[in-house]
Amino acid sequence: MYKNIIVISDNQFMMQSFAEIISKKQIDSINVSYAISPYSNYLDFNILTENRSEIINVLDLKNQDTVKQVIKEYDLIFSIHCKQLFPKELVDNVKCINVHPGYNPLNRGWYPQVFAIINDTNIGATIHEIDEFMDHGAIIARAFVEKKYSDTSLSLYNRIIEKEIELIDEHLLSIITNTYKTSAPESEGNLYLKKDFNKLTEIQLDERLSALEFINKLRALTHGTYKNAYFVNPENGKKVFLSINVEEENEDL
Ligand code: 0FX
Repeated sequence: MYKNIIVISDNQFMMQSFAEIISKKQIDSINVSYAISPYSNYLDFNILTENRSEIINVLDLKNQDTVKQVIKEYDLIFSIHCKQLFPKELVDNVKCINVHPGYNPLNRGWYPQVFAIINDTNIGATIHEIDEFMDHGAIIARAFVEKKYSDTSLSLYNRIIEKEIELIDEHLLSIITNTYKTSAPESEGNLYLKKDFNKLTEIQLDERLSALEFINKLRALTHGTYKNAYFVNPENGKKVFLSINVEEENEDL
C-alpha cells in the first residue's frame, strides 16, 4: 500500500474531481498532497474537499533538486493532466500513474479528441503507468467513449473527462493498494504534439477538401470560445477566426 501520494495537475476541474474522489473514499493512513506546474496560475487552483482547502505546491520537474526531493518524499505520483513531462529519473524511482484523455495507444499526446475527429479513430480515456515516453506505459484501465458526427471538440472532450473520472473512481483503490493489473499497449499507436495541433489551425483558402473533411476539421477545431481555426484575410493579412455550430435534429420534433 502506498502512503505518501502527490497529485500533479494543470487542470483545475480534473484536480478538484480527483480530490473529491479521494476524499469520498475515506482511505485511512494516506497523505495526499497537491501540486501544479510552473505553467499554471496558482490563483486558479483552489481545491476544496469537505470544507477543507488543500494546499497546492508549485513543482518544477526540470529542477534536479525538486525531482530528488519528490523521490524522497513520495511513493506514488498521479499526473492528472499535468503539462510537464516526467523525467526518467523520476519514473524510474517512484511509481508514477497518468490519467490520459485518450484511448492508448490510439490517441497519445495532446488534445486527443481533435485528432480522433480529424482521422475518424476511436477515442476514450486511459489510466496507465508512466514510462519515459509520452502516454506510453503499461495500461491499468481504459474505456472507449462514443464519438458522434454531431460532436465538436468540446462535446467529445466533455464525454472523455466524464469517463476519466469514472475510471479514477473505479480503479483508485487498486492503485493505492498496489493490487492492480496491467496490460501492454498493442502497438506504439499515434502520438500528436501541440505543434501538430497548431499546424491544423490555419485553413488555406486554396486547399481542396471533401465536404466531410472540411466539416470534420471545423468540428475538431471548435471548442467553446477558443479561437482555433482561422484563415488569413487576403485583403489585409489579418487572421479571421471561425468555428462551426453543429446540431443533430431532435427525433421528437
Ligand atoms: O488538461 P487538458 O485537457 O489536456 C492536455 C492534453 O490534451 C493531454 O493529453 C495532456 N496529458 C494534458 C497535460 O494536457 O488540456 P487543456 O485544458 O489545455 O485543453 C482542454 C481542451 O481544450 C483541449 O483538448 C482542446 C481545447 N483547447 C485548448 C487550448 C489551450 C483548444 O481547442 N484550443 C486551445 O488553445
